[in-house]
Amino acid sequence: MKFIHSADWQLGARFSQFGPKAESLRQVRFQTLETALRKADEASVDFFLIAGDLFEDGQVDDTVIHTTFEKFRRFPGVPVFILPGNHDPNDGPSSIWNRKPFLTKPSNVTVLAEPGVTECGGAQLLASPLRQKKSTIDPTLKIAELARQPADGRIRIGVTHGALAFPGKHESNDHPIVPDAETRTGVDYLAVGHWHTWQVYDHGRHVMPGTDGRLVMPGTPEPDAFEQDGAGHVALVEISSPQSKPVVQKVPVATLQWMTLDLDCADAPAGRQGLEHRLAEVKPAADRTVVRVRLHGRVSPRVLAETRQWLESALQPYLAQQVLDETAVALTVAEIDEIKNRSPLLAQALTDLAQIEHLATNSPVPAGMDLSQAISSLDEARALVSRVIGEKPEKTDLTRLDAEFFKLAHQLLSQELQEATQ
Ligand SMILES: [Mn+2]
Repeated sequence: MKFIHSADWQLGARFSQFGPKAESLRQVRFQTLETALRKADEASVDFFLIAGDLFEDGQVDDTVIHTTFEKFRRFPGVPVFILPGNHDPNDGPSSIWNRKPFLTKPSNVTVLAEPGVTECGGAQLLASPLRQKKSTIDPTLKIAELARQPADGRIRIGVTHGALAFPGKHESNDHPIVPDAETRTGVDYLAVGHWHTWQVYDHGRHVMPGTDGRLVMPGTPEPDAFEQDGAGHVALVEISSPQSKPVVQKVPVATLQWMTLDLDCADAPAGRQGLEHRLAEVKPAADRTVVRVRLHGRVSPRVLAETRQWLESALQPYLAQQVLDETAVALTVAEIDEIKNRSPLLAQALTDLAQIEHLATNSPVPAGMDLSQAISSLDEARALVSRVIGEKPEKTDLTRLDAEFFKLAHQLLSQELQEATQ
């Protein structure tokens, strides 16, 4: 027997961080679903399994459900089994699975809304759907319970959703699954969803790519974040007979690629040329590329504003884009004078911050900054800070402030500064 195991489609995910481009990102996930269903159809699978989180949450628009159904209807020969996950749990009468569109769901679709055994393609599906967003109970315990009934010589596939309970790698209330659950439940294959990158385990051990295992988390079929290596697949699983080892194939289905590029603003013009070169390389695939540019280096507000303006048009052809500002502010003497005139309060805040940084971390005083009016010792700074936050001076320990703290404070102020100088 042969089937597709997928999970974590997160249909209806909002992507609000991408503003007007969010709609394209939402639509793409349906396109990817169609790709996966077509591949299932072409491979003549016995069924298409969704191990939780088909939907982003129970509040997605009806149009999300209708569009999903429309995709399933296009492949009537592919039986689809959907398990409720932690994003879309079967949590009572108001759950998504009880909403009106489900009264007219496609005939090839079955929702595994309750724990139980379903016969399909000569195999048994042992389902443990989630009933709530959080739980400390291992959802595979239910599968072990269902597995007590005799298998009658049939292949057994467990399906559930949760985090693999490796110490330090999961939250205790995130539906923890014991990592060798496939052995403990005695199923031939355990289809799990939840984590968004591809992973295969056998007897609780992570197995290398190309090696088969009985516990699989295929990850999200369409990447939904930067730095998410290993997302963008479904699993094509073949099992010849009960107890035989499943053959698991990693099938790429993703429509988009997500990439992060770096730009050191202090390294002009070489930095910009390098970035232009990288952008040109991916330009042919611009309509299916999500780009993030990470800005760093010490830079003046003027150069930063100009860089952002350039990026706005340079990134326009790409499907969606994000600019991440990790720069630190660098001011010329003339700029400091200008800020003093236009925004004395902000100039004072920058001066005080530089002075406290100097006292706390022994960093050099920025060129052109006059600290004579500001705080003269860490004790004085402490008294001032504790007065502002309304705490006793002995409770305020400024020596614990490190370079990372000051970097963040400078970033926040530099954002204010940009707005003030525009
Ligand atoms: Mn999940």
